Amino acid sequence: MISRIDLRGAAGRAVLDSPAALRDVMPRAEFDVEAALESVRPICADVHHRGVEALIEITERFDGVRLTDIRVPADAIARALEELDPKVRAALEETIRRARIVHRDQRRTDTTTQVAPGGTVTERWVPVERVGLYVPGGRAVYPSSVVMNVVPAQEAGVESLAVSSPPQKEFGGLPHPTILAACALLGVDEVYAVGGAQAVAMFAYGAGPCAPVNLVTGPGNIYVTSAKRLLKGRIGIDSEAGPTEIAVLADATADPVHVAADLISQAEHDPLAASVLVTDSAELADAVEAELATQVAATKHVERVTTALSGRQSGIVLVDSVGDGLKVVDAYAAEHLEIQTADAAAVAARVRNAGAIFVGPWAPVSLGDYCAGSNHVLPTGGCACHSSGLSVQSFLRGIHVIDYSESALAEVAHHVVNLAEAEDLPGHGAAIKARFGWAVPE
Ligand code: HSO
Ligand code: ZN
Repeated sequence: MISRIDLRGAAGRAVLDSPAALRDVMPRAEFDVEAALESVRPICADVHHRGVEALIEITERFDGVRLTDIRVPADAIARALEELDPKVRAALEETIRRARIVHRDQRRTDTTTQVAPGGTVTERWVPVERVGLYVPGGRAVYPSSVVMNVVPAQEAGVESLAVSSPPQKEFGGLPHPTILAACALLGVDEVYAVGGAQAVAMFAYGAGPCAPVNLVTGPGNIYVTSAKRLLKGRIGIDSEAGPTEIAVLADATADPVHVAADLISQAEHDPLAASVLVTDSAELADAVEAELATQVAATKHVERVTTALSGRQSGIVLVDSVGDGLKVVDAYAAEHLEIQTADAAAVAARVRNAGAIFVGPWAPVSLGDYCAGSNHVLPTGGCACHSSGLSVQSFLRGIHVIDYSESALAEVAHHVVNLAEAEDLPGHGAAIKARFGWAVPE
């Protein structure tokens, strides 16, 4: 069911030695955000011009719910927490606790560099003022994702934070109760019952009670992602989240039962999810394939998992050595990368590209999805070669503060004037000369 890519021997070597060829052979999902732009553009324009009225109409059309108020009342949020299963509550509290201690350590301190006597540059870290967090409904009701977005924002010092999630008919036109309960646990009380592209537009332009935000984070379907792409610039965005991915780099020491279970764990998210095994052991590949057959048959979301594993985005890649496997996983730049090899920590230390690395047999991706303390909002689609997952840093801006005295400016004035002349921008030089009676100090 899962396809194989053989990169062993001389033919494989030719591919491994060419980064472009390697990227081309790696399995990857098609995720065409551009295609959704056509339908998303008029929705965003409508919300821009007609605000709440447009949101109510669009929500009725897409979610089958006629909202009287786009904002979720405080008592509905409180009730959701009261009614939350205590086991889920305890788990969420532990997730929040762990995420908080990790993200608290990511806080940045301002740095001041003395560049010359009397001349300093300070980098001052300032939180984004207002953030909108989108939380999907439908198949992906993930209170854990609320935690992963809200905690770094709060630890960064973001003061104003709003959540939006689609209204659900079966819950009286409110967002899913576990989403509301997660908001209550995190102390978020500004929640809107708006989903899809229209929620991103509401955040970007503001509508009725929802003031415009500076930054929108959170995963979503192709329409949400497309709206984020469209409105990027007016708002900042975290990233364009595509279908989830797991790559496992394993050798003969790995347990095929665990490897198969981990590949299935992420395939469970989405028929477009990618599960990739990279191994130098043909025996392990065979054993994992056999395990997949048994475990997939027994899994709850068998159809989704089967589609994901048999899609062109998933596969088993055979290589001659773990070293070659590292080349493959670096070219793939997976959202999640597990290292299940001998001396896993040493192998993990050699990885250059991955959203998050899970080291050894006791750190499966599911742990990171919920309770490791790490963030589970990670770059997908190969973006891990240039981007990082969500962190405190995502909600901060580093502002350079330049403070020079007269003598410090005098010392460097001729360099500024000379560079300005070289760039044919004499007005730049004049701004310096004007301060020194139009003569450049020696
Ligand atoms: N694996 C997903 C996150 C998630 N898993 C939420 C379970 N719930 C993307 O990193
Ligand atoms: Zn997951």
